[in-house]
Amino acid sequence: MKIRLRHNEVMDKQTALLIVDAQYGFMPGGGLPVAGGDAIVPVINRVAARFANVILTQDWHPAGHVSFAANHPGRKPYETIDLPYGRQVLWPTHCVQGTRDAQVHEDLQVDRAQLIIRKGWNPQVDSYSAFVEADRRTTTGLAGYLNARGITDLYLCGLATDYCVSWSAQDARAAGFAATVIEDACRAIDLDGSLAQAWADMEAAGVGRVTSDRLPAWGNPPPGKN
Ligand code: VGL
Ligand code: ZN
Repeated sequence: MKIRLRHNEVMDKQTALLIVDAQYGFMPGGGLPVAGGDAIVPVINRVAARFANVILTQDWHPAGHVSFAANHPGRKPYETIDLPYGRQVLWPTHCVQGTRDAQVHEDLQVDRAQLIIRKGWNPQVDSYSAFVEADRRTTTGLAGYLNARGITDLYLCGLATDYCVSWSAQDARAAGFAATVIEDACRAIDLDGSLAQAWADMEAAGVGRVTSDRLPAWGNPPPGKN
């Protein structure tokens, strides 16, 4: 028992919850609404209390961002274009810097979050991943931060499962971190089979999958329970 407790303390410090893009822009009424996107808020609140380390990401685009269909005359949302760094889905305008659309949902209890990574701020390059921009070269600095703090294991949740959560989880693995997606704390866009593809890609990358009621027993107990 004693050994187990000591081990749990270490797990706490080495493990972080990464809450991806839990912003109004990806919830009903937002610029790029994800069905049921707001339903993840209470689920995340329940699990976040158990993590010693909580990190947020925010999709954070300038109004002229290259990923917005509105910035490509004659093109419509959900079409794709070829950019210097590869194929890009054209999205409806979403999460413009400083707008309500870009704010994290106000009911999310994340005062304990230690770091907010903003991504997609380069007008010419998108970034689904919390780690590496869509050019697959430019880093956000997140891996360096995690390594500097001795964090080795990540649990991921947020929006959307098949874009920013999936890319972040795969890049976490590529950077040497353990990564597990809390599936009921995510919702998907599911564009042309993108959700099934994302799960297949994540599985191939060694990303784990868990539900919020089956998280391991380590971590701080939820408030109100010893
Ligand atoms: C996202 C599309 C465009 C996401 C962000 O958070 O999954 N998807 N920008
Ligand atoms: Zn975006």
